[in-house]
Amino acid sequence: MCAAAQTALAAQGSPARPFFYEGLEEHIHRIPESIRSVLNEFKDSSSLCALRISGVRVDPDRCGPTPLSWQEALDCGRQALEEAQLALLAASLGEVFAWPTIQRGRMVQNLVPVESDREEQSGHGSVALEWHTEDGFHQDRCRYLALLGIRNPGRVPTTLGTVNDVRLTEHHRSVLRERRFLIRPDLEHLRQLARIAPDSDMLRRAREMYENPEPAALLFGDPESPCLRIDAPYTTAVADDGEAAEALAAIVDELTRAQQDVVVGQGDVLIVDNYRAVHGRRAFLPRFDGTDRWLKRMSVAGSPLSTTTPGASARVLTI
Ligand SMILES: O=C(O)CCC(=O)C(=O)O
Ligand SMILES: [Fe+2]
Repeated sequence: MCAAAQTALAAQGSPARPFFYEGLEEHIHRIPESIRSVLNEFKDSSSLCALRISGVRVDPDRCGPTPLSWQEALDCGRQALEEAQLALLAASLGEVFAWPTIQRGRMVQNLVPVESDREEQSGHGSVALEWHTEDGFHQDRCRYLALLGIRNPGRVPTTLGTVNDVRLTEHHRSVLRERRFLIRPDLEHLRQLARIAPDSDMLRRAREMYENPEPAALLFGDPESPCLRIDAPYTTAVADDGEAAEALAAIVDELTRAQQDVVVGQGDVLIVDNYRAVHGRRAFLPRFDGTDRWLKRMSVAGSPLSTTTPGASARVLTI
């Protein structure tokens, strides 16, 4: 894995930039077959909603201290080898992309606790991060989300909830399949956009999505093997729809009942199927002294509804 990443780095430059991903196929083929076959199994499965791969080579000394903000890490190349390993795994699942609004379009984002963002519902907060589909408000949200642990000294868990594990009444299921919910964009998008492009059409569109969101369904796709979309802090039922509000509360409660904690420790990669699983993070107490939890994040586009045989339940595999 590390050898494949080293060769890719030498040929393609920094994984933080889009150029790295052009013509990457020959490097993806150098990933060990054992890992590629698990990734393919994951991709084809509707029962596996998340996958943890351990053993990615992370050198904490070379990586350096945990940055105190994502801005500080923007142009740092010290974790290029770690990023290249994550990038090869992510790119083998589909097309990697980044939002221009998040961390200035860096292809690999840094998730570090930021002192001024303590209370935020974002990767930079340290209060409990509630259930969310990554970029759940957006129709072009990622199909897969990949997280790599650079360090996680307190073994603070990422939380996982899957659509396969929720038990709901048929009535709640049918309400959740109707466009009776509003999912607003998270404030991180709006805040960063206001900073980098205050007069842009993009900001106007994002504000419109916040002020006037289109009603959406939270369950969709094959009724036997549905997909899920939710962002708990930003999702409400449409006005005066008590039935929808009740179904929303029921699915949030069920996700919590069946919650799994997954620690993304140093050298672990967690891949989440963003159409079948939601995630969050437990609260923790950062020290803001360079030793804090530090994850790298990537987004992968992909076919939203590649369904195969529905499985019994979700598993988290470790290889
Ligand atoms: O920190 C984590 O474990 C998850 C963070 C997260 O959900 C995100 O940044 O999208
Ligand atoms: Fe997230």
